[in-house]
Amino acid sequence: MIGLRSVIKNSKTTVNVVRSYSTNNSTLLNISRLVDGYRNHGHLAANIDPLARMERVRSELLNLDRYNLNKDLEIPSVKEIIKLDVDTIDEVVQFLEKAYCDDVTAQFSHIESVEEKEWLYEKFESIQNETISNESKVEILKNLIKSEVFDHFMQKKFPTFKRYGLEGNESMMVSCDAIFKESAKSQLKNVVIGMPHRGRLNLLVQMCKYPAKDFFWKVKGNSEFDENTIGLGDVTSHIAVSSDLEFNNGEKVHVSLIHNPSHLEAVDPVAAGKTRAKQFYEASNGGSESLCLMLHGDAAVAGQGVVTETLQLSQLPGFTIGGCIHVVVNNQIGFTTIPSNGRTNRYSSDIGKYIGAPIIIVNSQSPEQVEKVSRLAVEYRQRFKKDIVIDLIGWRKFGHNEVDEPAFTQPTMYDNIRRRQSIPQRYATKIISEGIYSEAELASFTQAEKDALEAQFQLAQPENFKYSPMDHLQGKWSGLIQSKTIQNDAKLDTGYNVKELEQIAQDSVKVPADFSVHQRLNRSFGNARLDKLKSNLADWATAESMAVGSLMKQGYNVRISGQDVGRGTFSQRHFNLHDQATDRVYQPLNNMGASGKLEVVNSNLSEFAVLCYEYGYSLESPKTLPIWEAQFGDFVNTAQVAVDQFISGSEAKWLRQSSIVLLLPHGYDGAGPEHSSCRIERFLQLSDTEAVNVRDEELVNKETNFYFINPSTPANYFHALRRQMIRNYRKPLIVAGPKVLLRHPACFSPIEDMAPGTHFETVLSDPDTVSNPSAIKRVIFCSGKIFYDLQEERKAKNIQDVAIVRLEQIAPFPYERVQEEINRYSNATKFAWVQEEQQNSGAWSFVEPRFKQRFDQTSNIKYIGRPPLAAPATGISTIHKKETAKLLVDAFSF
Ligand SMILES: Cc1ncc(C[n+]2csc(CCOP(=O)(O)OP(=O)(O)O)c2C)c(N)n1
Ligand SMILES: [Mg+2]
Repeated sequence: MIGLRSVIKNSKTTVNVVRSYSTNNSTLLNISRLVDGYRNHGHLAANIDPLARMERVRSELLNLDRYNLNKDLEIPSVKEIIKLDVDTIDEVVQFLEKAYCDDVTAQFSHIESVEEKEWLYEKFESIQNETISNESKVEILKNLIKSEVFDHFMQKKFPTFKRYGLEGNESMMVSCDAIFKESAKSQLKNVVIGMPHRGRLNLLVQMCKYPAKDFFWKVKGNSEFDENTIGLGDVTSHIAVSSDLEFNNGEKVHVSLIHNPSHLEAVDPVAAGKTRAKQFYEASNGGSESLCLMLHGDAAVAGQGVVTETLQLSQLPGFTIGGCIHVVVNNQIGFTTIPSNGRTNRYSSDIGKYIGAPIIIVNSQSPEQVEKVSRLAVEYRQRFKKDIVIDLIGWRKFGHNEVDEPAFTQPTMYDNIRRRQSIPQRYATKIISEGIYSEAELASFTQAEKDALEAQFQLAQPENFKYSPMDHLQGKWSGLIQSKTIQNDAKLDTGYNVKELEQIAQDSVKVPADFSVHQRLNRSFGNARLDKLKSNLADWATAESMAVGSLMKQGYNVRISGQDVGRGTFSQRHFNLHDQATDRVYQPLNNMGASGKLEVVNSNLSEFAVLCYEYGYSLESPKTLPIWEAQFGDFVNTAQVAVDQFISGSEAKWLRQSSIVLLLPHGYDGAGPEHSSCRIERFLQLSDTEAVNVRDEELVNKETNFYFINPSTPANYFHALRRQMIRNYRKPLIVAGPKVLLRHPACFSPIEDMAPGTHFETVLSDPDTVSNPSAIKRVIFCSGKIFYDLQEERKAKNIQDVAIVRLEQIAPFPYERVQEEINRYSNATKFAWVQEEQQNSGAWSFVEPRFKQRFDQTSNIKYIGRPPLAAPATGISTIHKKETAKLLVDAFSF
């Protein structure tokens, strides 16, 4: 008895698989070893590179001698090893050669699950015997020709335009078409696509139905937005489309090719996040209706770390999307970089091994194989709900773009490429020779495609052009507006019924009778919250629970994600409670009868992918408040691309609104250089709120790309969160969040401050001086937690003539409220901005020109804070203490 036993173990399942062969025939054992040789090493010898530049190695594990086998040997049935009815070794070898060493091959040996592996071997090996109908062959050809016609048309009409053509890898279109069709067949309703530049325009116009006339209009240098729509716009290779595809058999699928920035692979987690949000809102709510498809370049997928960060999310509870299909559009070059300089691995697609994903590698010159493996990919994803990778190896006909000369750097490669027949023409020759399609039919189809593009081109002439309807603020987003001025919500009522708020606060710490919370937590958190409620006071975490809970009661969903957010970095939040006997997790806010849902996602240790993911999540529906929290604010810098490319400019570039909230713990409390600063100055530099040197009221009330706040009270934080959803538009919100204020004895808000009729205060008046402003000679403006230190210092020194005014919102700058405060202290002659950050950091560089140029009284406003420093803070606690003491002395000595 030959037995193979293995245990598949992962965090979700443990499966014992016992496979036994019913014979002890040693020939069968040897055949089994030969089969393993092909399955594990056959790919090294495969004919997958159309340029024949990749080294092909015949592993000795493919030699019959090694297994005491020879071609003429009579063999028993091999059906238990491979699905094959044969009598000779020769037939076995031919079968395996075709399966693994020809124009398509696979790597499955790294997969842990025996069940998956066996399914994949059987399916993949049988592909070679699968016939493709004549009708499908014609479809394949048509997709290839459509791509080629498009590239040629663009080359002719716009010879200097950088279109990142698909010539040399047109099979990408075949792959996408097969994935879409198979998705429709498998009851999938949506495909969300994240992809880079290569072939994007072909897919956009020739398959995903972006109106060609609007596309040509844009290529000519015009806006993609109609006259009534405000926006910066983006380059053509970043444009998105969302449309219904219907196939010949009547099946349909909705495809969303989402916007991407140039920053390669950054769109991957965005696509995944959007897919997850779609799945959340699906009728079935099981994630079975939406698929994520990611296309990658061969150089980018191997080089960019965000790819591995994204792959790592694929099976995590708060992130899984039931498997993503990855297609590497591999032209064996990245700009001028050849594979030997671009990666350590043999294949770009080896990244799939990182998560045990099946990898199928196919010669792009064999579009029928491309079609088959693409269908298989959908089948695998549907069955196992996991990622799968297809590596499509072709070439790139021109330089990185069509105006680059590739032979400067790749002379022999391009000598080879120049002499090649195109993939569409090669395939046309094949199916014409098979008698499936005629020369005349090909000519007529090609001409019809050209004519169709020409007709659209004519519609893009200025005298003919009319925009197709804009697609933003449709569907789930209908009813929302593009906000025109920041004044819309200056006093937006975001209060909530006090009784209900108290109830939410109580419910937020309530657990079932059989649930045991850690005793210390019960005292310091649960009971402490209830005690404070008796005095109608809420601390930061309570206000957060009340904001989240009240939104849920109003039907909004809230998703909070980030490292350890369930508990909170500072052990302040406790949205998840853990039973001390069983580890069971209980979420009080999800058990208080609200119609909205709270999703608490303790993320893996990633910022870049996770923040992009949450941004992607936010794009799907305005009914979810997506919150991402950095463990400490400084860690947001590893997600800089998410901020720069998506959060800051997505509405301006793409008309895509997002209500994402970034919670970034910030504050100088002696924690050292890395845990003190979320780099307020960097966010403020990204704000487009207005030009500082103008006094025109209209310009001051300009639209803004996001809100940056540094709230100092729980109530204000409460309003800021609620404002995100109560508005009739969506904007990202960046919060310089608290650390010491979470437990500061003075940092409580009366619940009345959250009652109906209350709102987010962009500026907080000085509670101690507001009643007697005439005594005030000097005014300090500040922001954040330093207010409490200043207030204490003033009290300790019994200073009577200084007012301390807090800017709770820094961008957009609250001009009107600042003016009111300046006016209030009409006897004040001296003004200072006090911050704990160093001078080259914090809000100073943003507020300075505004104070100096907008208001006469503050034209000489003084800076009081740390001097410029190379790092945000000192790591030496004695120095920190001295600096803080000096700061407080300086603050009252101007
Ligand atoms: C993060 C990032 N770094 C660098 C670039 C500049 N760049 C644009 S395309 C490209 C080469 C991409 O090669 P590959 O991924 O193989 O795609 P291909 O253009 O060959 O389809 C580079 C380096 C970029 N867009 N993004
Ligand atoms: Mg490439």
